[in-house]
Amino acid sequence: MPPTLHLGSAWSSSWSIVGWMACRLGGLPVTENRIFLSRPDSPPKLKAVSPSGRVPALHVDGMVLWDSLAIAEWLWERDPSCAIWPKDPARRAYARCVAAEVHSHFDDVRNGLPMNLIKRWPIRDGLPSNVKLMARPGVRAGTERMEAMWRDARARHGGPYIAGEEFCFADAAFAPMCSRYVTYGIELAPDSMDFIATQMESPLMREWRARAEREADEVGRDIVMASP
Ligand SMILES: N[C@@H](CCC(=O)N[C@@H](CS)C(=O)NCC(=O)O)C(=O)O
Repeated sequence: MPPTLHLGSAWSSSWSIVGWMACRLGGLPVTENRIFLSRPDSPPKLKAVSPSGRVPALHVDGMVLWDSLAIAEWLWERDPSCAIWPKDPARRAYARCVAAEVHSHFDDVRNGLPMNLIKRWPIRDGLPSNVKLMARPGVRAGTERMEAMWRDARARHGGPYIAGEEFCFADAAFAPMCSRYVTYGIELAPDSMDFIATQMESPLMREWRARAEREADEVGRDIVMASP
């Protein structure tokens, strides 16, 4: 069986971006299976492919890998010359710390600013303003911590990415986070805006965003705009 990567909707499934980027950085060709989230039949479909009922889930070599960071680490073990982590050990350790922190924290930002690659604030009357969204508990503090991480990484490694010139898995972890500030039109410090733009324009993110646009046409933009 060729490897199969089960993914959620491109416009809204932030962790799917991370798992998909991992497979591309790891050089693993996969057959993709998309499962729309938040539909009545989504839970059984998710549970059928992933023990946690969450995606991404990679089916490979008779195993199921149901977490984006675990997928990345498996890919790197399979081929340590791949682009998942930097070649330099110090940069690799740093990138792993960054990816692990993004993986384990920032739930307030995730929940306070739900990802939607298509929507742009303001789109219709009645939506809370981006100022109100930033005032949701933990969103400002989480954002400030991420800005500090971007600043430190670029000061150490010269940018444009977290570990220097090469996009690695730590950038994949940040890409969906960065997209939220674009969706809601939130202005951060100029160097943060520069990092966000770099992430949005990375080759992998451009490819994924094009996919989200196609999906929005397929599903109906009114439905996508109403989500979440
Ligand atoms: N830690 C997991 C998180 C996966 C996750 O939460 N995925 C979301 C989609 S972005 C999901 O499948 N949610 C189930 C649902 O919406 O029903 C990972 O890194 O893969």
